[in-house]
Amino acid sequence: MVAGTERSHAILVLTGAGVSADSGVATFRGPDGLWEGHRVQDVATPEAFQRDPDLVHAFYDARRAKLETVQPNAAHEALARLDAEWPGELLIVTQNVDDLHERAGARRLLHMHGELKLGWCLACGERFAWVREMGTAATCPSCGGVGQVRPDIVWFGEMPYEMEPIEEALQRCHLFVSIGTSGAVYPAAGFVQTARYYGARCLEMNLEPSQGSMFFHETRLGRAAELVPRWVEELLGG
Ligand code: BJW
Repeated sequence: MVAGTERSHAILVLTGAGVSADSGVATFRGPDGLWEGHRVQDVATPEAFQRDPDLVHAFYDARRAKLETVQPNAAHEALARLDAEWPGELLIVTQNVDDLHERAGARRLLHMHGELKLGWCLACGERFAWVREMGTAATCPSCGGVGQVRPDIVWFGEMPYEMEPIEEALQRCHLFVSIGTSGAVYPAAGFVQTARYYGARCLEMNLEPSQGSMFFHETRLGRAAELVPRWVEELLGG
């Protein structure tokens, strides 16, 4: 059995772009801070959307289309297995805006940075499923307003979703596990410190140590698609 776990224990799993990397989805922070030809701050802020909505829509339309061409990998599948079989409390908090966790079958899941397949109407405030291109001329299915629909994505300077239940789960969990995230973006980057302060054992799995690596009790280095199934087998098999 993995240190710090009993079958009744509460587990909080935080995932980042590294979990989807093995499915062929690009991560954000490469060696020169670029992502698919864009600087994140040029497309992932409300100011960028006001300044150049065509660019921002093109960026998210392309990513939404790409999502149809990728599949969940062994890490998503192992976390879905954990969700189905772990008898204690479990919460998977993902920073990812893809739908690969739910396509693998995860249910106890929160998207803190929004979802590519949701739209949000700035005129009426409604959020709704959106699977096709959005663009600047999109019509809101709720109020019929035109040109006021944006991707339901949490950009820099905006409040992440579900912070209350996440904060409660951080304070309750016995094991905090961070997978495939660089620890560069707050508040998610600070979760390990909260969990540890309230007594959780903290484990990270990543290709390389994250920026907050020193706060974890244990770091396992490697690809998520290899490390996560092994860890889930240790937990459920033990
Ligand atoms: C592998 C792998 C493989 C690769 N296997 N691993 C201090 C405190 C609080 C806030 C701030 C603060 N300082 C600054 C802020 C503000 C800001 C912020 O954090 N800025 C930083 C740049 C410093 N934060 C915000 O504005 C947030 N809002 C906010 O703070 O509101 C106020 C608030 C305060 C207090 C409490 C609550 C609220 C909003 C942040 C929104 C982030 N949005 C983005 C883009 C939108 C989504 C999209 O377009 O897709 O979300 S930014 C981008 O980064 C995206 C990601 O979800 C996020 C995290 O990236 P992630 O997942 O870590 O990816 P990478 O690429 O960085 O790392 C991948 C990792 O995987 C690497 O380590 C690889 O090694 C690894 N890897 N292949 C395993 N196969």
